[in-house]
Amino acid sequence: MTETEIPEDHPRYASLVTRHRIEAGVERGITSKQGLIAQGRGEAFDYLLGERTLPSADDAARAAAATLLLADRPVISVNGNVAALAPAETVDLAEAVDADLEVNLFNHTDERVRRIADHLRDHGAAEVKGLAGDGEISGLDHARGVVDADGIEAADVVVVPLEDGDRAAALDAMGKTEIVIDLNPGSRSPRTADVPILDNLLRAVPNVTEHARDLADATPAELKRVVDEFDADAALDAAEAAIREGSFADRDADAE
Ligand code: PTJ
Repeated sequence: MTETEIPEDHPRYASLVTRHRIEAGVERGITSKQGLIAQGRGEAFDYLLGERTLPSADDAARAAAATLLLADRPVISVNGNVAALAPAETVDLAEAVDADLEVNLFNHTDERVRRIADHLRDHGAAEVKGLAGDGEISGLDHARGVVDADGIEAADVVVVPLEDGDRAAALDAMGKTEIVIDLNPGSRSPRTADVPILDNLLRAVPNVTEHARDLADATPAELKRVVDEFDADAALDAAEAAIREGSFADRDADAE
């Protein structure tokens, strides 16, 4: 079944489309096989969260937008899952906040970096970093630490969707302000982040873009207030509470 053949009234439509995109990403050499496992883990957390954007995740998206608009050198890091799931949405966000896009892979190969960069260009990206590989995230072994010197290495704010905990910690140690998108509130990366967005990438990226457009005319002082009012620990606690205390009783029984 292709994406367009999935009936839109299917109760699991969004989930089926997502799976299809990841599968297609693997077939095109964009997504790693481990990306399939990451996807399964994400789906389980999304199901437990009720497959919705919590009010606290919406607050995080607004704080992320304000953080990006205040940044001098913001970079959005793109891996194989992000490229497969939300290429156009990621390019839109980069445009809305004037950020660079950089392909940055956990399982790094030059071939996959090139394919992902081409895929982003096919979805409207003017420039994609990550091909130079002349910088590093200090404290990591070579393959996992490869970045561009004028990209992530020089960035003040980095958006790291679906990042692994080690790299999130290493970026934090380099003094970067980190915006992490991850569905698992127990994962080390959102727990390291300045702004953890506990939401599905597919909902979170367009939501940050929408907030950025809404905040486009805000003064730096107003943006700073949005950032200062955001409470990262409260956002982590709210997602954990939604998972632990949520009930399946209100859910649609056909949704399986
Ligand atoms: O393309 P590469 O080589 O850079 O590899 C990318 C993956 C994602 C495979 C790699 O970074 C990895 O193995 O990540 P982890 O350690 O499995 O972590 C992925 C995290 O993302 C997990 O906490 C998942 O719950 C979460 N996740 C998965 N899908 C989504 C998600 N979070 C938000 N939205 C999703 N759609």
